Amino acid sequence: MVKIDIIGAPTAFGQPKLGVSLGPDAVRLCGLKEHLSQLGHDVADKGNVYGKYRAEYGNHSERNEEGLMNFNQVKDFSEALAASVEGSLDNNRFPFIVGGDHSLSIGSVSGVTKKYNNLGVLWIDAHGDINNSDTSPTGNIHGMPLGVLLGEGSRSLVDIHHEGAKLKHENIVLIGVRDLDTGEKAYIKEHGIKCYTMSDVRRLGLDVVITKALKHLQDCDGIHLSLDVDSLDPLEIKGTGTKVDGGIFLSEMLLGLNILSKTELLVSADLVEVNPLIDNCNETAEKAVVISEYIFGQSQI
Ligand code: 5AB
Ligand code: MN
Ligand code: MN
Ligand code: MN
Repeated sequence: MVKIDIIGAPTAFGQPKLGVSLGPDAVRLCGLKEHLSQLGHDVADKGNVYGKYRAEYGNHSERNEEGLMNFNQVKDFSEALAASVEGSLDNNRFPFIVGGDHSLSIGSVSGVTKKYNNLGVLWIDAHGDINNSDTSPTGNIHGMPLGVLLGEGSRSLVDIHHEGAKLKHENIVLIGVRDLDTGEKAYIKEHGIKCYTMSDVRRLGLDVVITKALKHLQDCDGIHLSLDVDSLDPLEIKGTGTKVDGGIFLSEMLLGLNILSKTELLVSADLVEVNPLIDNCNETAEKAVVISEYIFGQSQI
């Protein structure tokens, strides 16, 4: 039995498309809390986190001097989310953060690393999300959370919740990657970041990849899962803002998560980038609920 806190993180500030701030409620409408409760967990829904800005609308033309979009809004939201995540861990509950765009992981991981100072991260995503203001082709902060968490770029974003880099390069594993920017490729190589591309997933199977990833992170004091639904194949997942062909199929995702759910090291998770406004009848949110069940131990028998 896991004591789960569902934390809605309805931010859209990290990217320009409308609708991703509705992700948490779209997933709730598909019965997230009820489904996880049926698995025998103690589930509470803490509602949505809000900073002082309205995330729904954002100001998608506002850029700071480094070209980053909605910089102050992302910073403010990250502080609010980090506090909520830390609060859940203080109460011995598992923070399950439902987004919202992927910039939210700056806040969630900053909250988790207040407790776990050797945190491992499994980043399942079509993208690397490891840009900074110099390498980003867009200025969208949802493409930079890992960069920020590794201590790159603007100090005031890096220092969110507690000072300095939150993660070590050797404690990150990227999985499902198939669309890296040039600067991201160079950064991953330079720092020797463990990366299982989509070709690796095809060749080995996601279950084997996750087993290897867990072995890589075995000496961490906890593991955080950050699952971007754009890691899945667009044939099955329509409701997300940056789709890339050739992704993970839902059935293999569930197989992989089945392996992951058996580790005692998992302490927190994000499920991000569900955008019901570009979806087909909320089916991405429905699949997000199935994915959530498997994160928390659902299996086919
Ligand atoms: B997502 C891109 N690399 O930096 C950038 O959805 C896309 O959180 C980032 O993975 C995609 O803007 C961010 C081109
Ligand atoms: Mn992505
Ligand atoms: Mn992402
Ligand atoms: Mn995306």
